[in-house]
This record gives sequence, structure tokens and C-alpha cells, in this order.
Amino acid sequence: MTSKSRKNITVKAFKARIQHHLNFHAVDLSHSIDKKAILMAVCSSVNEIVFDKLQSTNIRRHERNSRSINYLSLEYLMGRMLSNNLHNLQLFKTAQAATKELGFEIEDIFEEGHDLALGNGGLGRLAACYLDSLATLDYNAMGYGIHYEHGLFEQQFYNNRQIESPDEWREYGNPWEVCRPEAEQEIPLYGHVETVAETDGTLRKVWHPGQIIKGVPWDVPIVGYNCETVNVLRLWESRASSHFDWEAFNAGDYQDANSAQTQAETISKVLYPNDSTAAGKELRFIQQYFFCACSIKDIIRRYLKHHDDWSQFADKFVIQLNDTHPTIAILELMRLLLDEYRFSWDNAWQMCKQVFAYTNHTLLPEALEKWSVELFETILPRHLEILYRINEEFLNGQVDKMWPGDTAMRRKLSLIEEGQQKMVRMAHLSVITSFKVNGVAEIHSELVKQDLFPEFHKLYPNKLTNVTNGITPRRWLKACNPALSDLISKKVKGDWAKNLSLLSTLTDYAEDKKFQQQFMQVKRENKVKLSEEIKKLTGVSVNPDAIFDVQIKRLHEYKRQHLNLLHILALYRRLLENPRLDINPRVFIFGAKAAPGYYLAKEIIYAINCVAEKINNDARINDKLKVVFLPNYRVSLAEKIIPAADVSEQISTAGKEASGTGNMKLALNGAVTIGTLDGANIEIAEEVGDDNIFIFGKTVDEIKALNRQGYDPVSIYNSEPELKSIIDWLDSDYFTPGKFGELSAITQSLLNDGDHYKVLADFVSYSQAQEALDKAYKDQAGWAKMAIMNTAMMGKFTSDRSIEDYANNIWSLDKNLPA
Ligand code: DL6
Repeated sequence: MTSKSRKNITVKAFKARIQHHLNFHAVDLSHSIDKKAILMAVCSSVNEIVFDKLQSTNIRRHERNSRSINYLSLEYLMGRMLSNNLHNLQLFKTAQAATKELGFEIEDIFEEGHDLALGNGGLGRLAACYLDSLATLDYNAMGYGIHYEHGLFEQQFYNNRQIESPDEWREYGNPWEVCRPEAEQEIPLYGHVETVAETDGTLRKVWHPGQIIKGVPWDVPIVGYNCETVNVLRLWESRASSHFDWEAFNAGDYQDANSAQTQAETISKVLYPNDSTAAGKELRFIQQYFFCACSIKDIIRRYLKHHDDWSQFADKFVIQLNDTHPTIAILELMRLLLDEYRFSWDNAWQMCKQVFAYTNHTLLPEALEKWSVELFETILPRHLEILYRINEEFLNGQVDKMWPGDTAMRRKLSLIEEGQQKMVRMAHLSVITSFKVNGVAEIHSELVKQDLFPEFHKLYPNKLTNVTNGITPRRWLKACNPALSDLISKKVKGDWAKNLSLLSTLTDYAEDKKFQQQFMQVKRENKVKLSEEIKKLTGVSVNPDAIFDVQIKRLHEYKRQHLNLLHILALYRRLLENPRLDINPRVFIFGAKAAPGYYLAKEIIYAINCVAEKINNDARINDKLKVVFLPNYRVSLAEKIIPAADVSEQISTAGKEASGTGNMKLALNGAVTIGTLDGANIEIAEEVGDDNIFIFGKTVDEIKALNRQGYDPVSIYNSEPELKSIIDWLDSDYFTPGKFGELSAITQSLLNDGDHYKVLADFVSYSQAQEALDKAYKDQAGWAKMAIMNTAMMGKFTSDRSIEDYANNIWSLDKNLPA
């Protein structure tokens, strides 16, 4: 079925399809239909079209034999799929009308869907945006990841504290996936390596594994927008190999048989198992190897299905490593080429150097992975041997050539970190193997060259590069903000969701009074909707005419939610001192999950909730301030918050946020950024212009200078009376009556532990920028202009542009246009 005939699917025909599927999904059609049943019936109706298109995409791909990009990522934060798929198939209005005739509002049906939360934050959501763009641009692409039984935990607040419970996204099945047993894989683990002499005298390594795990693939179709393409995200589920169970069972070892099964299934059980224990570390290491090994074997299977020799492998496949998590894929490809396909060392290494590319997403040392040599020895003994040889050749070759006899340099660049416990540096392996390494925003990529990998940059001057992140405008404007999308479509000619630069037409209307009014009217309607959601989720009533000030992102000290908190406290204090203070009413909206083992992040959530409780119930400040922390922040909640935001808080310590992508989503929906010169904020400022953004705080160089001079937060505390009184206030029992010092973990980190993220250094500048913002909001026409300029100038940040950058500058992909 072509897109033309699909657009011609009438409401009547679509309704008939839904009714047909209801026969399977509803228990009793003579009674009122359950919303879950209608959701499943609509999904099945959509899938009829999706899987048709998947088949024709595959046929086309096979005929064209184009290069394929294989995206390896431990995380995919897909969110809900139905609304996005309907929009991408141009079927939204048809489905809306059809379900209405059946007595349902389509939005209510969407609410029944569960988020696919197989990720943690920006990195996983970026992967999801990239899959959308790869399909939309008709690139031959495959995503690989893990089919976690439990995705990112569900968050609730109890007594203002975060409580985690397991995510049950697949409890009643997931309509958007299909099992592909024909592509199942067997993955070896543990055991030992034997050196075997061949008849010709050469020595060969044979790995005798101690355990075999089965990898079962689940395919999630990825629907391109307004095109014929459907790609696949293949997620691996771990199961016990039946062969192994059978042996144990027959030997009468029933318990072992069961425990082997449980152990095997544990691998894909949860996203981010707590790795503070040795067992947790081992599990996460095995997770990484499991999904990489399944994916590499699958890539080889796909290649050998159509080729008799290896001569075209590097032409036909490129493998992108999303962060260091899939680095072990390099060693697995080496192992298979050497041991199974009998490549020479040089040929195998040459092949690996041609197919892998690596994206770095962080400069934070704690996020750059290292695994103990001991773990390798136990779980992947053959891979360790290969790693040692790569290291030896690297140190004796390239390093010795560039820095002859420099043992300190050898130690610094080695794949093995010496110390009490020897560790394998996964980032080093990624860099030396990959043909390209990219950062995710201009400043970040520069810092990767200058600070993170300066020696590698010297060794490989053309390897390190930049691809600024992007977001899909299909989900992050068209689907999540229909009212603004309709307004834009009245002014912008052409399919702006496919060519986001077209939005620049809106600059012509930025000062047009009527358009300003319409734009702000849409914003207000979105704020009314969000106010209802806030009431539902927190019980707090907020005023839709207040400024909606939003900070939504993972909870981390470098993202500085606590800087926002200090400013809220400053406003509260000023209002208590002068209840008639002339400021715009403001609602501060937070959304964030803290990693379960991250103590201070959880304390920051607790503090914000305690302060919110106090402020929201304080009649003295006349509702001028409200603070809400929305529980269980996730993609589908972001889709509700973002269209209603006036202000976007992007306040990380300069140099710490690699890029950020929430900053792009919020600006696209007409929120004005208050932010530091960090990550993609810098490029956003370049696009929207200095008049349409509030920049504050120390620059990367100033932060570096502070560190050199010796940063002293206590002297700032002592010299800034307002700041001092706020910090003392937090330390009192004002927000936690009767419990002194209950919030002092934060003040402790700021004053006694060195304020690592320079919160105090940036406080005054932040507070001044907030005052300027408040003043700017009073000029409603001026504010509307700023908001429109933000939407208009976001063309650069479409993930389609990022993917074209990757395709042209890294992957060398040929376009695979439909026949
Ligand atoms: O590149 C996607 C995303 C960036 O936008 C964020 O700035 C960055 O923090 C995030 N990085 C990670 C890596 N791990 N850590 N930390 O999630 O990547």
C-alpha cells in the first residue's frame, strides 16, 4: 500500500479495521468496551499497515544493497508509540475520527499506552530521535539494544522522598513488537581458553565456555514520517539455552537447571542493575557483552546471507557505538573474525578499524567506563587475550613512535589502567579502534579534543569531530503540540516537520500583533491543560497566567536543580519581606528521576519537595510562587509539560553538560531559555540571538581559572548576605518543622565539600538573569516576540540534520530512495 492509498483509507474503513481487531482484544463486545481493548485494537490496525511497509522496505533494501548503519545502544527511551506512529503514517485525523465514532477520544486511548522507557535520560532519548530520523530519511538502519523486562523505575513521592518501583511496561504485552526466533543467537560466557596446534604447526585459540545464553530478538518497527520506510529496532532478550538446561535436568540437577534459567533471564531483567556490589557489576558487564555479541553475530548473519566472502563487509556495514557501553562489540568482532572465520590478526584488526565509530556523551570521569581485568578474566577470557594484544601493538607501535621511550605516556594511554585493581579503559579501546569519534555539541567536541583525549587527538588529528545533537520535530512539536503545529502550518508553506528550517518564515511574524496573540493564546491553552495535569498529579492548583518555569532532566548535581532551588528560596524570602513585591507570579515545575543509589540527588528531590510544600501553603505570598515536582518524569509526561513552558532552565555548570536536548525541545515549543554557556545552549544562543535568551554564569574558561586559583565557596557565602541567609534557612527546621538539619546534605555539599559544581559562584549572576527575565515577561509583546523567535530559529536542531551530518561526515551512507 503506497502513502497515497493509505491517506485514502477512509474513516469508515479504519473503523471497520478497529472493529475487526476488537473481536480479538475485547472479551465481550455486547458490553461497554474497555479502553485497553480499544488501544490494542487500534494498535493492531496500525500494525497491519506498518508491517506491510516493513516488508516492502526490506525488499527494496535487498535490491539496492546499500550500506547499513547499525546503532548499538544500551538505551532507547522510545516513549509511547501510537500517537507518533499515527502522525508519521499521516493517519492521525482518520484514527481520531474513527475512534470518535466508536465513542472514544483518541487522547484518552493514548493515555492507556505505556511508555517504552528502556533508557535513562538524554542518551537514550537521543537514540530514539535518531531512529525516527533514520527512517524518515530512508537510510538503511538498524537499532540494536536490550529487551529489558523492566525499564526505568517508576517514581513516586512518599513523605517528599523518592520511592522507586519496577516498571511493568510489558505486563499485558507490547503491541509494538514481534518476536523473531529465526534470528536467535547463542552467546558463550565464562570458561577457559585452550591453545591448539593445527596440523600445519600454527597455533589456534579455542574458547571453551562455561555457559551458553540464548539471545531472543524482539523487533520494534520504526515508522518514518510521511514516507515509505519502516526500519527495525532489534532488542535482545536473554534466556537459558535449552541445551544446557536439558543436560542439568537429566543429570538430576533440578535446582541447578532452574537456577541456570533464572540466572540467564536476569541478564535482560532490568535497565541499570545497581552496580554498587560485585554481583551487580558482573551483571552489567554481562548485559553489555550479551547485547553486543548478539548484535555482532546478527550483523554477520545478515551479511553472509547475501555475500560469499568478506570483501564487502566494511563497505556494507558501519557500527555506531552509542557511548562506551557497547565497546565490547569491538572485541567480539575481533574474536569471531579470528577464531571462527580464521582471519589473520592484521586483516581482522583492519576490518574493525573500518566499521566502528564512537560517540562520546560525557566528560564526567565517573561516566567513562572501566571494567576490572578480573571480570574479563572470569567472564570473557578470550576477549582479554585479544585486548592485551591490541594494547601491546598500540603501545609499541603508535605510542612509541610518537613518544619514544616515554613510559608515563604509555601508562596514560594504555588500555589497562595500573593500580591496586587493574582496569580496562573502554573509552581508550573505542578511540583507538574507531575511524571517527564524535562529541555531541561544538563546545563538548572541543573539550573532548582539548581536555579528555588530547593525546589521542595528537595521534589521530582527523579522527575527533563533532555532530551536534538534534531532536525529532515529529514527536516534539507536531504530535505533542497540535495547536501550535496547526498555527505554524497556517503561516509556513511546505512540510516543516520534514524540513525544520522552514520555520524561519515565522521570523516575519515575530512582531505581528495578531500572530503574537495567536501564539500566546496557544501557549495559554497548553498551560491550562498542564495546570489540570498538575492538579491531578500533585493536588496543587496553579495559575495558568503565571510564568511556567520548567526544569526537566535527570537529577544530577552538575545540572544544578539546587541552584534553581536557591533562587526559589531567594524569591520566597523577598516576598516574605515585601508581600507586595512587583514580580510576575511564577510556577516552578520540576521533573526528574534520581538514580536509586545517588544519595545527594535524592536529597535534592526531598529538599525541593519540602520547600514546595511550605511555599504552596503559605497564604502570605498571595499565590505569587508555586513549586511543583511532578512525579514519574518520562517521555509522555515531557510531551505534556514542554508545550506549556514559558521558561526553560538549562543551568548546568559550564563544561559539564555535553549537549542537552531538552533545551532544544523547549525552545522549539516557544520557551525562552535561561542558561549557561554550556553544551548546545551556546548553539541555541547563536541561532536565536542574544536578545532572545538569558545567558548567565561563568564560562568554561572562567570555571577552569577558578579551579586553578583554588575555589572558595565559603568566602562567597560570607560575602553575599542574601545567599548566606538562604543557605542558613535551608539548614534550619523551617521547611522540615521539628527536624533540624534535615536538608543539610545540600548545604554540606556547597560549603564543606567544596561546591564541586560551582553553584555559589554562579548564584548572583543567575539571580540577576532571573530578574531580567521577570522584567522582560512584563512586556507581553516583547515576550511573545522572543518566544516566536525561539520556535522560528530551531531549524538546526532537528535530528534530521544530525543524521545527515553523521551520514555525510562519518558513515558515508548512500541514500536509499524508494524505487
Ligand atoms: O548526547 C545525549 C546526551 C546529552 O545531551 C547530555 O548532555 C549528556 O549528559 C548525555 N550523556 C549521558 C552519558 N552518560 N553520562 N553521564 O547520558 O547524553
